[in-house]
Amino acid sequence: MNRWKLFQWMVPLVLFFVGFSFFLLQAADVEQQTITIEPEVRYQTILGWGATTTSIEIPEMLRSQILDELVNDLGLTRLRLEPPGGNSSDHRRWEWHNDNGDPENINWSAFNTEVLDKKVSFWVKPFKERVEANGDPFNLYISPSFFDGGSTGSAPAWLFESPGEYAEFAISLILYLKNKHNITANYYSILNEAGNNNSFTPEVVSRMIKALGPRLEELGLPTRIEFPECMNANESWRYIQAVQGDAELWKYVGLISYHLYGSNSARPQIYEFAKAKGIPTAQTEKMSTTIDDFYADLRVGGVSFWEHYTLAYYGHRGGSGHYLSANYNMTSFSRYQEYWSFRQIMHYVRPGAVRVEVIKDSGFVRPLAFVQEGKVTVVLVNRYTPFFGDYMVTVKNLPPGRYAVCRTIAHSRFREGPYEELGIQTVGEDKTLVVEVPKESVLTIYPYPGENQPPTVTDWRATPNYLTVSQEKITLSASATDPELDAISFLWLVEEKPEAANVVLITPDAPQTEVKGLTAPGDYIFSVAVSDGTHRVVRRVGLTVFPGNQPPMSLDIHNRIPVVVTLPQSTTILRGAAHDLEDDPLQYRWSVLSQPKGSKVELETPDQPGCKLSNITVPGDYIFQLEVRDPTHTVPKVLKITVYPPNKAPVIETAIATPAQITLPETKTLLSAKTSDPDGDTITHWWSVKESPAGSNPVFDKQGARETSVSGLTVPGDYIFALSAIDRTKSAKKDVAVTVTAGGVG
Ligand SMILES: [Ca+2]
Ligand SMILES: [Ca+2]
Ligand SMILES: [Ca+2]
Ligand SMILES: [Ca+2]
Repeated sequence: MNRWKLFQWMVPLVLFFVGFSFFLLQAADVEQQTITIEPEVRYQTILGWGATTTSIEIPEMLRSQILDELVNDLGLTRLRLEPPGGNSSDHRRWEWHNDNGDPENINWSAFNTEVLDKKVSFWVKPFKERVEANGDPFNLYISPSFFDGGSTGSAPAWLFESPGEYAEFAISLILYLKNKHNITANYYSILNEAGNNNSFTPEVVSRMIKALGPRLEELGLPTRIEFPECMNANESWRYIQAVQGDAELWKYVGLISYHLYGSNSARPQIYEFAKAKGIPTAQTEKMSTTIDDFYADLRVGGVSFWEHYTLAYYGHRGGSGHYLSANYNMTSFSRYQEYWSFRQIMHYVRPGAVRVEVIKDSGFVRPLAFVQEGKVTVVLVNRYTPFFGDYMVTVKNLPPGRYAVCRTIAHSRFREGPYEELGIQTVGEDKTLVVEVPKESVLTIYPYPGENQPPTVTDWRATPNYLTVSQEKITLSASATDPELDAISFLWLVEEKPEAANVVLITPDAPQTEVKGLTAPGDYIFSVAVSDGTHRVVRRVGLTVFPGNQPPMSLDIHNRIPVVVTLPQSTTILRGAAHDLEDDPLQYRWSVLSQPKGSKVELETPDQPGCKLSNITVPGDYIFQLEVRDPTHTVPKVLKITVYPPNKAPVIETAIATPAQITLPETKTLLSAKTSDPDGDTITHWWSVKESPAGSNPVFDKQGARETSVSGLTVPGDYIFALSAIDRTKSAKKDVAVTVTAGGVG
């Protein structure tokens, strides 16, 4: 082909490509946006990022990896701790029966401390140690659940009807954590989701707070109340409004919180109210949360604490409510679908940071800006926007200096890539930085510390992630990203293996290597050293070669609706769940191992994981068994249910005031009662003021005792005091009238 001919041929081709590129550019439709930081306009201070403590039982190496990743990489600092609830194969709720009839005297033997010990030692303490090793403040709140239809079951009568007993229940948890585990609860929530599938109301929660608050103060405990912790912002706002004028209650409240299930249009009202009171706000639970929720809570809810849901649970892949899932192989974990988006905020915006104003023009990229120690961090969210587009964002008013830029991009709406560093940028005197923010990305501009930073290992795994003997071969792979974009090298080693195995790494100095010779069953550990030339970061990959198919694992075996069965209640529901490493089809079988003499209970669907138990007519202990089968194994587990005889309510024989008529300047009288229970049950007492003249403020000396003095009857008129006597499930009530008359003319 001569030159002319080539030229003739090239021209249209070049023109075509120019045109095509132009078309591409048009199709790509890069939008321009400007955002301006106003660091002098300050909003909330960030206090921490949280999760609900899990109670899963997994091997030490996996637990360590999960905690390292969640604390050191993601940046969590806060835990919610739920006391044991319900009746399951391995525990009963924290206080199964009332410990005794005195709400001011703890009988420790009545509390199920062992399950709490296990959870605290296995998860809370190592989490706390990691947070503190990073120099961050660890934060913890206690939050019991009493769902009528849930595994926790309803609040028992003595707990629900006696604020004194409720306060003792809370105090027992707070003191136990402090004395046994040296952990101070920062906050205590009266009830997880008051008003959602339980009998709690603003009035009930308020009574509990006002009984608990003074006792916390008496004991010198710094624990504050987290309130109202309802299922969504609007319900929380309803609770807040119901008690907004109650100065006594607000004395004890240290945090205003909400969950995100349902309507949340009241977030701005909550934020304004909290600001006026000088109390921080928190969003503390939602399954399937997105970066969009996180953004709105920070901006509209002004939250200082934010949480997705639990630390971790069992699962093959990231579950909807867990930051991480412990894979069934027990050696590796998976991440929640928005882990990397959350990390774009959590890892860089640390406790103590203050959110500051950032103004945007009409573009769809949503900005956040924070100031910490005089340095600015900016987060640009371009996910879940109504307009799918790539943006060039001009960030204005950034303090001059060096910044690192990083981002995560979602491949699809629900699958993010790991985050990637984009290198160091210098902002000059024009205080301006232009960054590309592709569609479905979250980008962070963070202050560069100056000295070289280690690479972050964003993935390390074996594929497949377990073997059954004779399969013999896996691929190990790792990925990493480096703030300075330094070249990264990888080096794989075999750290542990069964003696009989002759393991060969095919390309040990590549990010990915085949591994052969996994011939012996047992535990293998590989390590990968990731280096940027300055730092060396090591991650471990555990792998088990199983001798054969593995048995299913059953969990969460309990009864509910109701949890505590008292005749004539004749039904309850048995529930269990199970998973299997190989995803084998599973079969379930409930059976009665033993029941009291004369009892003939019926199992309605014994081949289902959920099985209604009916025809309960005899009190006593029942032992049930759930067998879970895969094609080669049967795994049995036992559940004990105690059925209680029909209960008769306590009796208040007399309730009197001595004297019942007093004359000022006397302002005090003695209330006493004679009470009993036909069944000999433990009963507890609670006195309250039913009516009193305006301006009076009666004070009980021992509000939870059978006999108490009441003082402060300073205003003439009629007083009515109400006594409740409460046993396991029922209560009796009686009023006592006292008349105060003004003294003679002095
Ligand atoms: Ca007690
Ligand atoms: Ca580096
Ligand atoms: Ca199996
Ligand atoms: Ca009784």
